[in-house]
Amino acid sequence: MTLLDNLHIELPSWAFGNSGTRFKVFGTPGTPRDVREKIADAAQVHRLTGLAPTVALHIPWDRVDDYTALSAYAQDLGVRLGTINSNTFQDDDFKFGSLTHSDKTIRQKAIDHHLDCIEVMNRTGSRDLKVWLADGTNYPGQGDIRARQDRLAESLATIYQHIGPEQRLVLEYKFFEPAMYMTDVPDWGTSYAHVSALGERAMVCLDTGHHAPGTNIEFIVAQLLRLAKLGSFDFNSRFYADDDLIVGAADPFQLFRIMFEVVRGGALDSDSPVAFMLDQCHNVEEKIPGQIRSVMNVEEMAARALLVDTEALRAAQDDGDVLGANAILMDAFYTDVRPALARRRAERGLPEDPLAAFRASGYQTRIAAERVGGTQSSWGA
Ligand code: PSV
Ligand code: MN
Repeated sequence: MTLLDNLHIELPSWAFGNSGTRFKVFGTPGTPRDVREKIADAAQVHRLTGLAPTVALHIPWDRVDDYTALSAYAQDLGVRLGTINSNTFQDDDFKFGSLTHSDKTIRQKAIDHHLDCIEVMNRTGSRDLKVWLADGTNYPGQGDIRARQDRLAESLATIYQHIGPEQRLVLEYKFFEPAMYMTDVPDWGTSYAHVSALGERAMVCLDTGHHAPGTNIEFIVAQLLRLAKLGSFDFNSRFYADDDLIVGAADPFQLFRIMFEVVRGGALDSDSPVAFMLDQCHNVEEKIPGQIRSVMNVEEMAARALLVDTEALRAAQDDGDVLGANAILMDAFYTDVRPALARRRAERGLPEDPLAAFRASGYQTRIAAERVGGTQSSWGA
């Protein structure tokens, strides 16, 4: 048993639907038309990698009448339903905010949506409610920053009262977008302040694409783990803003540094409270292989992080051996673990090359032929 056995990466249902930019959403033959087809695609990723046993849902995009039946359907395919993501960013009423809105009726509507999400969690057996808010303002003076924080705290407290003993609320932060001047939960500190006020079952969600360029994300990981408040990751990568690209694609070294702090902070231990999730949108690449590539990238950087000779590193650090310490870390980063991971997969009855196995399976051709008619799912529906 190595710590790598504890690595489970949750897939976002919305990654299997079409997505794009504000300029164009490209459709692809075989794109799921409903949540069942999204789950079926996610199950392929798990079948071939053994790394992704759960699927996150976004409500209302993945709303169904019978969540118990949906859970059973997922289990038949070898996966489970995971985090429930709320959505208060696509309703006209929320144009000026949701949980922070100055109008009590609209705030209540946003709170009620979260209570609906908790109801869904009760049916699916999900542990986490993930809250990301598009709330914020575009112009200085547009809103009262302080009052919005107070209303946010009050709304979150109401929602938190309904979180069951086995459930958690994770609050995601993002420094801009869609709000351009001020976001109501812009950074880990603000998320930390709110979840700390709520209680033990409220934690921070760190989306790797939600920081200003140049931010030292691994420092935030180390700090939140130290404070026992890192609840989950939304993994993706970015060159410029919230690009939602394949994790590890833009900066594999950053992913390694993050995974090193994950290991260092005990987040891969069997009793770790940290949920690893992807939050990606595939705009031009194929979606199922895109998700396979992503979970393999996380696995690869976790494996490299586990190779760091921590005793030698500590000794070098204590001796003030700057170059020696750096070299120990870099040795692990530069080690090609791909052959070892391929062997490990074979030992576990998995294909050595999951991407090749997917291509050979004919699954993509089959769904392209079968999924004719209906409306392809898109980010936002
Ligand atoms: C916001 O940009 C975000 O990262 C949140 O996690 C949303 O739920 C998700 O993207 C939607 O794709
Ligand atoms: Mn996210």
